[in-house]
Formats: sequence, structure tokens, C-alpha cells
Amino acid sequence: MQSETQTENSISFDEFKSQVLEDYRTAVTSRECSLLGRREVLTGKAKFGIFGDGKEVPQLAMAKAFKNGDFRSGYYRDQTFMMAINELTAEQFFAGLYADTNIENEPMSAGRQMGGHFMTHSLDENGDWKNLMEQKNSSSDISPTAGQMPRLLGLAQASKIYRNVDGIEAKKFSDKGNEVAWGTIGNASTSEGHFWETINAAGVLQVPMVINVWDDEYGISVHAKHQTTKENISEILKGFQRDEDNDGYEILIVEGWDYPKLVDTYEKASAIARTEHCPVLIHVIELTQPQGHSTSGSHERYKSEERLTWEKENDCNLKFRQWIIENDFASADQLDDLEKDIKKEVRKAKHNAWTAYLQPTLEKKKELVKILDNVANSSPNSNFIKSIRKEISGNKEPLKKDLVSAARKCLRHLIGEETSEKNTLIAWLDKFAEQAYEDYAAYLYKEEDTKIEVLPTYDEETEEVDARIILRDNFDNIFNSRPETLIFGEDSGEIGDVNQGLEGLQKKYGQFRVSDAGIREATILGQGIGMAMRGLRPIAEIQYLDYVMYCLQGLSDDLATVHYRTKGKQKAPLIVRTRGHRLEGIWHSGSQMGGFLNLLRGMYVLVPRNMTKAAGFYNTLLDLDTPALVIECLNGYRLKEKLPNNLGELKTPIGVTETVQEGDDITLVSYGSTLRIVEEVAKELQEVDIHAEVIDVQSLLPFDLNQDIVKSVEKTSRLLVIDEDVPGGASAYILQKILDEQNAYRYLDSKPQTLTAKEHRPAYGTDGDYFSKPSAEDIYEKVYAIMHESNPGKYPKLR
Ligand SMILES: Cc1ncc(C[n+]2csc(CCOP(=O)(O)OP(=O)(O)O)c2C)c(N)n1
Ligand SMILES: [Mg+2]
Repeated sequence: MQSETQTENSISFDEFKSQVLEDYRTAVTSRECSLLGRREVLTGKAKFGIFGDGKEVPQLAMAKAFKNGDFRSGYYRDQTFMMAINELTAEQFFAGLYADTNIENEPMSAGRQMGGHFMTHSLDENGDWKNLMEQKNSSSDISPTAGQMPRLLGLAQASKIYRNVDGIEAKKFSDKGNEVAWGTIGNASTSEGHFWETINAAGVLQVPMVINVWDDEYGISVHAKHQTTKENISEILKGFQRDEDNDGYEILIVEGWDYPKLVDTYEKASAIARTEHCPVLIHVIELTQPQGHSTSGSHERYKSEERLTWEKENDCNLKFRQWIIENDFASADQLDDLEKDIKKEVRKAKHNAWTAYLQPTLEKKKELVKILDNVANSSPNSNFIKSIRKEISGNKEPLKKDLVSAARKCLRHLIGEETSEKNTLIAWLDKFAEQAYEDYAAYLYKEEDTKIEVLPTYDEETEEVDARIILRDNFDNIFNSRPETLIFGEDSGEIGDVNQGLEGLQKKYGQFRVSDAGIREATILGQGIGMAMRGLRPIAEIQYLDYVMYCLQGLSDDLATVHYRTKGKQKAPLIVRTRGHRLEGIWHSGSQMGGFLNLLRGMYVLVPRNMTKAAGFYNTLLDLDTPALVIECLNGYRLKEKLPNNLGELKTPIGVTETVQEGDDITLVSYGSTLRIVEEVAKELQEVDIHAEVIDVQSLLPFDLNQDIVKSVEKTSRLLVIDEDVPGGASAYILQKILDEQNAYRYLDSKPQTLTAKEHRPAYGTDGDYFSKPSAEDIYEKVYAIMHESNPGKYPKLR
């Protein structure tokens, strides 16, 4: 709807006038979508609606200042902006409301996200980067309030990196860092910690970020007086305002109904951020919410009569209209006509979207009815089937679920029959399931070859070195050969991380590529997500696994879902590096793997038992597209390892286990630091003629893609999973994989068991560790007890 960004100064009056009217058209179209959208929900055609009414005009101004290559990280109110940058049509808006799974119809998420969650496509049909400099970009929205903020920081920081680091292949991503990352957030969501953490971090980093607060004084029903000190976000942010002596923010305040002032404000914000790389906050005040928060309730319940009247009078579209008339851009009659036309257009768009959404299901219905006719004719239970068929054929607007559910119910009436009609029904269901997989399940992970292995090689006279040296020299190789890589985290820069795995690398590669970050895990992660979305290969370092909890929300809600929620149209190939396992103390034990495994589907979770393995994982990951959490064994830093001579090239395969000791009495499965203890115990067990096979899982997500563990169980008939997580934590996950997915139960002669830490968090100190986590004696006795049970003659009772 808008062509290109132009200002009043650079164009003629006629051109300006036509742009104004085009903007008005967009505002009215968007409003009409909101109004009709609400009706679609209330009449049951759509499940839920959350719309951008009352926030139209500032979004037009933002769209004017938004350039190709820029990125948005926003929230569910931004439909007008998306329309104004030509990335959302009214028809697509309704397709989103109906959850149309055809991405051609519903480009925002192919029906995976509820309406109001927007994106543009960064990847082409092969999953390769498009040229992001030839389009206006929107990172895919998430629902958790302020969840967009950490990512916004990274999107902005990417410009800073592209401007300051030489040698990166930047053509598709940046023009010398001139791109701005634009954030939007509701006034109430500024109460979240993510908002404040991002604001502070962007001020420190001085990145081209413009953050817009759409202020309508409410967060659902809760007024600003319960949300914001002084009820005024720009007022309390004043300390961030830059001055002659200090960098900081430019803070601008503008009424959300004042079109010309908005246009000026956004031009100014854009120029400051773009050229100076200074973050800008625009507090857009006096906005309204004509239909209330969402379709789940009405705002009459919590807004006073006075407020409701004020909102009517100060509706931004109404004020925009008045301004157009006052300035003779158009008459009231002309605008009436325009509005009437738009109403018709939007109704038509709605109708088209519904038809396009329904069409494939109606075709499927036709197929099914025919199949059910045939099945009924050939079955002794035809009465039951006919009744199901009747219900389906009478359903004029069926959901896919209605069809599949009916077909599956029919099968129950066909038990015991062997007819070609029944087989046709089964084939129809199977085909439907394939499509349903594509529509609802595919793209959680990118299909990529994770199993590439390059073994470490060694000089003849290999020296043993402190394990950190292996990581350091491997990172040195990485940074040397891949200019798009960078690492950042607490203490990662000047001292080269707390374990010296980056020693000397800041000096060598500069402060932009090896950098210190503030103590703010949520935004360290956000830096990574945003930069990965703009073609860089960031490694975000979280000092210890226990502190991953601080960024767990972003890992789980944002990073892990990027590929899935965009149906493969965006990616964020970020590596999160951390250290954990087998430490001591309630907040330093690094054991809570089960929690992560449950929450990070969509990512790889890797648990290398030593630094050579870890180095190999980093190298493998940098050639792949899936985000990963790599947990180095902190106590592995105390050990020495042989120094490979192919650092930078060696690769640890992902999703592949390693059998570190062979045996045929029992299979012991473990990972990380506990694996080392298991290995030692396995040696001790040989003294009593117990030969354990020890398997290092190495990669928890994905898990044992070759299904090697079941092969071991087939040989040993006994299985013990050992880890340092709580009972029912990661060990339960591992057991589910081996028993349920690999069907190892078929080969078991003894009860499969787990040996884990205690329920409580690990107590401090060596004794705390001994009595909290599985010790060598615990493992020995557990294995011995299993062997005793199976052969008490050979293995008499130990205790
Ligand atoms: C973390 C989280 N908490 C609560 C919610 C539920 N919720 C959705 S929107 C919203 C209010 C947001 O208000 P505001 O930021 O002012 O945006 P507005 O809707 O007014 O534009 C709430 C509480 C959520 N989505 N995420
Ligand atoms: Mg609000």
C-alpha cells in the first residue's frame, strides 16, 4: 500500500497528499479488519482474536521510516504496520484468523500461531537465506509479553557488528550497519524484567534500536497506576537520556493520533539510530483500544464512562480523518466514499480467505463421503457407518478434525472386516495424517545431516595439555576462518572467560567479536537470537548451566520455536555455550538436565564428556542451522587431554552415542561428568567378573539416531541409566527413548533401572556431592545388585 519512504520535504504537494490518502486507506482497512475479525470470532469461525485497532496511525509513521534491510521485533498489535510495508493483506489477515495451514494463504505462520503474530520470510523454499536487504523484515512474534525485547537487542546489534567487523560476507544482510531494528511493546509489558534488561543493555551497547511503546494506559484490565511508576514510562526513563557527556538514549514522546508529528518523530528517530547507532525510545501516548483487549472480554467492565468517551473522541483514525479534512487533502464526502469502498473490499477479502481456507477440507469431505458410502455398502455394520456419513455430509463447514475423527470412528465398526473398501478408508486416513504432519508437526528441526564425524588426529609425539587449551585453540581456528562468528558473555572478553577457554582471543579478534557482557542472561541470549537471524554466527556464553534459568524463557519460547513457528521461513542458528555438571551446591551443581530437555525441543542439547568432544561439537554446529545448547563439563577443565592437530576441523557427530567400554553383562548409559565415574566403576567391576558396556549418550537432543543402545541391550539383556539429575529427570527421558522408542524391553532379563541424584538440590562440598549425587560406590552396588539378582550363585549378596 505504501510505496517507498518519502518525506514531506522531498516530494510535491500532490505526491504528499496521495501518500496521506494511501495511509488513510491502510488505517481504515486495518480497522475494518479488526472490526470484522472480532465478529468472526464471536460467530465461531475463528477461535480467538487480538487486533490492532486504536494503534493504526503511529504504525503508518513507523512504516514510513522503515527501510529495506530493517527488522521489526514486535507484538500482536502491529497489523497496520505489516499492511503498510506491504507484507500483510486483508485476505491474509483473515487467513491467519482462521488458522489456514497453507503458507501461501497465511504467510505469517501457516496457521501455527494465533492471528496477530507476524513475520516475513527470511528463507526461501530451500531454506537458504533470501536477500534481506531487498525486503522489509519482521522477526516472528511470540506471545509472552516483552519476549520480543531480548531478540530486538540482537537484531540491532547485528548492524553494529556489520559496521565494525571487516571481512564478513554481508551482501544479503547489511549495508555497513545502516539498518535499524524496530521494537514495539505495549505500555503494560514494560513492567516485565525483559524490557528493563534490554533497555539497559542497548544503552550500554549503543545499537541502532528504536523501541516504540504503544501506550493505551491499560494492560488488559490493569491500569497504568498498577503497572508503571508515575504511570509514565518515558518520565521514569529520563535517566537514560543521552547528554553531552554521556551516551544513552534519545527519548521522544508523541501523541498517537497526531499524524504529522508522528511522521516527523519517526523520521528523526530513524536518522538518529541509523547514523549514530544510538538507541531511541518513542513513547507513543494517548492511544486507545476501541474493541478492548481481545475477543475474550469487553473493556466496558473495567474502563470508566469517562475513559470510554475519551477513547471514542481520541481514536487515532478519527483524528487522522479530521486532520485530512482540515488540511483539504480530501472532503468528508470523499472519505465517506473511500470508507464505504474499503468496507466492501474487506468483506470480500474475508469471504475469499474463508473460501480458500475451507476449500481443501470440502474436497476431502467429498472424498470421505464417497469412501464411507462404499464402506457402508460392504459392511454388515452399515447402519452405524451411514449415521456417521450422514453427520459428515450435513456439515457444511467441517474442520479437518471432524473428518478424521469420523473416519477413525468408522474403523471401529469395521473391526474384523478385510475389504478393499476398508483399505481405501485406511489409506485415506494415512494420507491425511501425512498432510497433518506437514501442517502441524514438521519443521520443528531442520532436516540436516548431523552425523558427520571428523575424528581428532594427533602428532606422534602428542603432548597432554590442560583441557581448556583445546577449546581455546579450537575457537582460535573458528574465529580465524569464519569472520561471521563472534562470542560474548560474562567475563568472555578481556580475561577470555572464567576458564580461560578464550584466552588472548579478544586481543587477536577485537572487542566486537570476543566481548564481555553485563550480567544479564536473558539479553545475552537475545543478542544471539537476533544476530543469528541476521546472518551472523553468534555464540552466546552463559557462564554456568544453573544461570541458564535466567534465559530459559527465551530459549524455550523464542529460540527453540523459531523454525517451527515460522514453518521453516526463519532460522536462528545460535550456539549457547555453558558449563555444568557435577558441581557442588544448590545453585552451582549444573545437573538439571530433565528440565531443559522438556523445554528445549527444537534445539540440540549436547553434553560432551571432554573438551575435545566439545570442540568437535562447535565445529559441527557451525555448519548446521539448528540452535544448540552445549554444556561443557566444568570439572573437565581440571583434566588434561591430548592435543589434536586438527583443531577447527575435527567434528563430533550429533545424535550419535559412543561406546566407551565394551562388555556383555549389563549396559550402563550415562553422559557428561558422571560418565567418567561410570567408566572408572566399570573397570572396578571387572575385578568381580562383571563386564559392563558403557555408553556415552553425548547428545541428548537428538538422541541416539542410529539406535545403538538397543543393540547393546540385545547383547547384555540388562540396562542401567545413570545421571546426576533428579529421579524422573533426564534419566526418565533416556529410559523412555530406549524402552519406548527403541523397544529394548524385548531383550531385558532384569528390570531396567535408573540411578540418579536425590530429589533435593545437591548440597555443598565434597561430602554434599557424595551424599547428593550417585557416587562410585552407589553405581558399583547398583550394578552388583542387578547382577546378584540374576545370578546369586556367581554374585553373592554384597550387603
Ligand atoms: C508473560 C506473559 N504474561 C501475561 C500474558 C497475558 N497478556 C497478554 S497481553 C497482556 C497485556 C499487555 O498489555 P500491554 O503491554 O499494555 O499491551 P496492549 O495489549 O495494551 O497493547 C497480558 C497480561 C502474556 N501474554 N505473557
Ligand atoms: Mg496497553
